[in-house]
Amino acid sequence: MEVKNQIILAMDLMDIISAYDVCEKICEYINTIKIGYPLTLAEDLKAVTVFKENFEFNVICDYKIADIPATNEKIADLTFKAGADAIIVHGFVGSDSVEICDKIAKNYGKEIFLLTEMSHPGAKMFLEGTGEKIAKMGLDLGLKNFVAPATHLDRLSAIRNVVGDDSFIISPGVGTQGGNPKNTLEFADALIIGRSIYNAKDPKIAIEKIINNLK
Ligand code: BMQ
Repeated sequence: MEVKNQIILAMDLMDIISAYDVCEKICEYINTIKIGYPLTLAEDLKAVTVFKENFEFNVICDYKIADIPATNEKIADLTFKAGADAIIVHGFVGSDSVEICDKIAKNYGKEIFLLTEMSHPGAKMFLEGTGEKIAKMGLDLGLKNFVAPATHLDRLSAIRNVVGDDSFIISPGVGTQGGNPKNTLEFADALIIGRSIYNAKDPKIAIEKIINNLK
C-alpha cells in the first residue's frame, strides 16, 4: 500500500459529518485512512464507502479481529464486501485465526495487517515480549504488513529486525500517546495518527506541522 506522506489518519470521531469535515481539510496530504469500532459502530460500514467514494482513500478497517477462524472469516468477509482495502488482525490468537483472514483478503485481492504488539501502557502486562513471536508467525504465513507500537521504540525495532526491510510496518502511538514521528519512522514505514490531527483546532495546520518536522 502506497501511503502518502507516510501518514495514515486514524479516524475515531464518531459521526460521519465531523469525520468528513476533517478529511476535507487534510485530504491533499493523505491518501489512507484507518477506521475502527468507534466510527463503524456509530455509523455502520457505510463509512468505508464515504471515504472511498468521496476521497478515493485507501481504507484500513481496524477491527483487530481476534476470534476463532470461523468467526474471523465472517468478519473479514463482511468488511471486504463493504469495500475495505485492508483489515487489521490480532496475532496473539494464533496462525489459524490469522490465516483465514488472509485467505478472505486474497479472495478480494486485498490485504491484512498483523498486529504484533500494542502501544498503550497496559500492553506491558501480557503482550510485551510476544511481538517477535507474532511477527515471525506472520512471516511464516507469508504476510508483509505489520502493526507495531511507536511508544516503545525498542519493541518496534525488535519487530523490524524480525520482519526485515521488505515488510511494511505501520505504527500507532505518535502524538497524543507520546511517540515521536521522526524517531518512529527510523523503524516504521508509516505513522498512524489520530487525535493530534482530528482533535486539533486546525487539522490542516496540525498535519502540516507533522509533515514539516519529518523533513
Ligand atoms: P491516536 O493517535 O492515539 O489518537 O490514535 C491511535 C490509533 O491507533 C487509534 O485508532 C487506536 O485504536 C489505534 N491503535 C493504537 O493506538 N495502538 C495500538 O497498539 C494499536 C492500534 O490500533
